[in-house]
Amino acid sequence: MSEKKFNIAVAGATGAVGNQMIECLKERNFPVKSIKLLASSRSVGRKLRFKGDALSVEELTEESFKGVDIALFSAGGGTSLKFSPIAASSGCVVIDNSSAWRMDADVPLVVPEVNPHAIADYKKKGIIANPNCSTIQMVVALNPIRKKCGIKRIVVSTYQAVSGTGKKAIDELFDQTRAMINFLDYKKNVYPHRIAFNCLPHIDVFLDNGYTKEEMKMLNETRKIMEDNTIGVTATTVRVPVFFGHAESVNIETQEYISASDVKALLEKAPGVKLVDDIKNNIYPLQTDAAGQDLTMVGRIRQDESIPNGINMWIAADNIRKGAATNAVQIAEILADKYL
Ligand code: NAP
Ligand code: 3JN
Repeated sequence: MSEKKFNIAVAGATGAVGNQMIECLKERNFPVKSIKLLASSRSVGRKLRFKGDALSVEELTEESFKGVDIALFSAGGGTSLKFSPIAASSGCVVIDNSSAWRMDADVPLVVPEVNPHAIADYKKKGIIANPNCSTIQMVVALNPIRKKCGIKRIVVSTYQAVSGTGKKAIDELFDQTRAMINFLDYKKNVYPHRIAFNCLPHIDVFLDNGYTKEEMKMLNETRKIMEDNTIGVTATTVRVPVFFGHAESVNIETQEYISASDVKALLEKAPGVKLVDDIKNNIYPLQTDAAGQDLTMVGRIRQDESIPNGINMWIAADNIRKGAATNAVQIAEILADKYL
């Protein structure tokens, strides 16, 4: 990295993702000259720590971005739609975690291990989009296979932690679990059904085609990141009673044959991937192991014996880190190093 330092803003700093972004900037020693922590008017005056300093949270307004070089947004789609162009017009580059800009043809959608070259297109609108967490971990694991032998079709079922819904959902799982093990009544505010001791095949809203929006994000974002509109992706996204870490059962049909042992050899060397696959010793990716670190864990790699060119695998990653904050800070690192 160059010696240059940058003025940073974090919009949504009090949230689950925003908090982790602040941590990632510190952990990865990002060259920060100054940092502004932004949230809604509800949080004004709250203090958050950055490298030992207690910083006051400020209200996100149209004036917030003057003098800012890079703004990391995780304050929801509506806030991004309104404030990203304002931030960009004051000369800063926005890295946005919401779905608001992901499918905009003039906004690059970036996973650094897969398509870092796309960052160059930030100049079109001054905005770079961070993909959905479930898409990120899937493409990190599948891209080396796509490069080697092509992928025709992906069938994925997700097992997503409640932290993907934000701080209120983390509290809801905790409160419902405590109520149930004490034989007390539980409250339900975030999800339409009880999440404690349950799995909900419902993430984001239902669309006219019967899929959820989360499921369609996995199709559309995968195609954009892999720059291939012919890949078929069919997803079932499921919320499970886990606090941190998303897992995915993934089945792929490749264009050319590849053996399970060659997939293991490829993934052993793949950027951002940790091969966790030793079934003789009951070793495979677990959400509890994926949480708190930045690698995408892949295991249970085996031939799909029902078709000629099929592979099955199980993937786990930290949805708040690699699925959101770490990926955004990795993008900021490349931007800072190569473009600013
Ligand atoms: P969260 O814990 O509920 O936090 C929401 C944050 O947004 C808080 O800081 C909140 O501030 C702020 N905010 C809400 N409305 C605002 C407004 N009108 N003006 C300014 N700030 C506002 O949610 P989260 O889990 O961190 O997620 C935040 C967003 O990140 C999501 O909506 C989503 O777009 C994105 N996200 C992306 C992924 C991914 O897959 N890449 C994963 C999770 C989330 P207050 O505390 O003041 O209310
Ligand atoms: O539910 C999850 O596990 C991931 C959630 C992501 C999310 C939550 C609220 C709004 C998103 C997203 O990143 O796709 C959005 C959004 O559409 O911006």
